[in-house]
Amino acid sequence: MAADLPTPNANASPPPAASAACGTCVFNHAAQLRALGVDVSGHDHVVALAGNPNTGKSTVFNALTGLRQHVGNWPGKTVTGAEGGFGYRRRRYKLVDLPGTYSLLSDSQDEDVARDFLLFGQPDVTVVVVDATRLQRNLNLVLQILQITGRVVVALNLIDEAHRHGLSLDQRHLARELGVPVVPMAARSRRGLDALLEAIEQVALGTVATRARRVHHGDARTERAVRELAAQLLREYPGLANTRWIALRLLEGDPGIERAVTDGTLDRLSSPTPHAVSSETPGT
Ligand SMILES: Nc1nc2c(ncn2[C@@H]2O[C@H](COP(=O)(O)OP(=O)(O)O)[C@@H](O)[C@H]2O)c(=O)[nH]1
Ligand SMILES: [Mg+2]
Repeated sequence: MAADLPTPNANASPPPAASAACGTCVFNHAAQLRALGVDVSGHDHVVALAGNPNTGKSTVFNALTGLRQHVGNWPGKTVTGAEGGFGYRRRRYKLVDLPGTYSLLSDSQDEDVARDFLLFGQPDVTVVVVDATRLQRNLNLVLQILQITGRVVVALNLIDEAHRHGLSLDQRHLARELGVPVVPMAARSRRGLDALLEAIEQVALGTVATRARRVHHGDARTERAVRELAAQLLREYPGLANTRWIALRLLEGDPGIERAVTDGTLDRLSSPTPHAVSSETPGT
């Protein structure tokens, strides 16, 4: 089945009072979008944009904030996420455009920033922007993020390209399998933005029930070891988020996470200043 655009959610709250310009139009949510540029003051929610490189994260970021974050291949090194604001209905959102990443398990500086923000910054909503023409490769990161948080919206971007290549995608099936909302979109032409805003609001407010697909690991002994180590981490670093995931990474010998323990990063991150992201140079 081809992915329709946009997708009104059957469980969504009814559209706001129809404007004169769009009498019975159910796709008029984007009309309530207010691009706030760099103004993130008084935000109600933090939204992270994650995804593989070149999936359209910055295009989504620009469309929502009105900023002009660099779009396309970025020649230099990128170690931080750009921040911007937008308003939707009665709420204000801070949007963080994270560096592109293929995996939360790798050991590169860019990917550390995205991983640390998702793990410790605890955004209220994480929008994972995926390339609909390379779904299989992109789903790797989606599944990894779903192990950390269920507060996720999958933006199935570049749907125009997918259709051009004769690909059809069943986003409802995908949403069922992943346990989180999936929104088909073509960010460059602003198609699907309205449905994305709606899904972000629903996840932020908890008005949609997400059930992130969790991957189960190993046998009872592994499970016991993970639990014990997670408890030990929490004793050592009170307030540390996602101890289960960190325990699992330590048991698997993840060098980035081991370094975070030995160099004091974990200690620093456990004293919660959620939503903080390290900053040195502009993001992708
Ligand atoms: N055809 C098409 N191109 C897109 C779409 N969204 C983004 N792009 C293009 O994809 C490229 C990468 O976009 P960018 O936002 O920089 O991706 P990022 O690396 O994830 O931040 C740019 O050339 C965009 O213009 C889309 O929905 N359709
Ligand atoms: Mg970018």
